[in-house]
Amino acid sequence: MATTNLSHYDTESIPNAEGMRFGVVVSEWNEKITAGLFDGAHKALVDNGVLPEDIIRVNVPGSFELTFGASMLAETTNVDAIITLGSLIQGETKHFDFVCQGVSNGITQLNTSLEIPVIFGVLTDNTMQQAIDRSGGKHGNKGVECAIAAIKMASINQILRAED
Ligand code: DLZ
Repeated sequence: MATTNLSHYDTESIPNAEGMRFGVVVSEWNEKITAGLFDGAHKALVDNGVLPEDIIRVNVPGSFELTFGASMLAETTNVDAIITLGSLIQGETKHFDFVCQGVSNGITQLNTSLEIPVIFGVLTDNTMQQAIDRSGGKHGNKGVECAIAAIKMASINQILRAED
């Protein structure tokens, strides 16, 4: 099955992100993978007009803690959107399933309770190679995809609230 390149985006369809501020919560588990995701997200934000000083990074121990990290960032900073970045790799036990479910439910709940969008940038792979391929490897970088989603969602949020 063909995998979409996660870094591909149509530059003309991206709203102007100048003046926007973004929070990025990064899990320390599988640190090389999440570093690649962060680099991809950071570059895509800057390439689209976001100032480096308007990108606020917070590290958390693992993907399960991304929800709390995002919640704290929303409460304590004035950002337009939050990107969560993690890498879960299937092990021998069910822990993977519980953490996947916990963080996806957590981020979904934040999206229904906060006034800013929270983007789900958690890789859920069977192998380390799959994670490498999606964090700056042959299938692109999910961090880039998340940055573009964050800009689009922040823009939609601003437009709808301005009309309110
Ligand atoms: C415990 C754990 C395991 C086994 N695997 C991963 C993983 O592949 N990726 C990840 O981001 N975090 C993992 N964790 C840590 C949990 O996310 C969490 O930090 C701990 O369960 C403590 O709440």
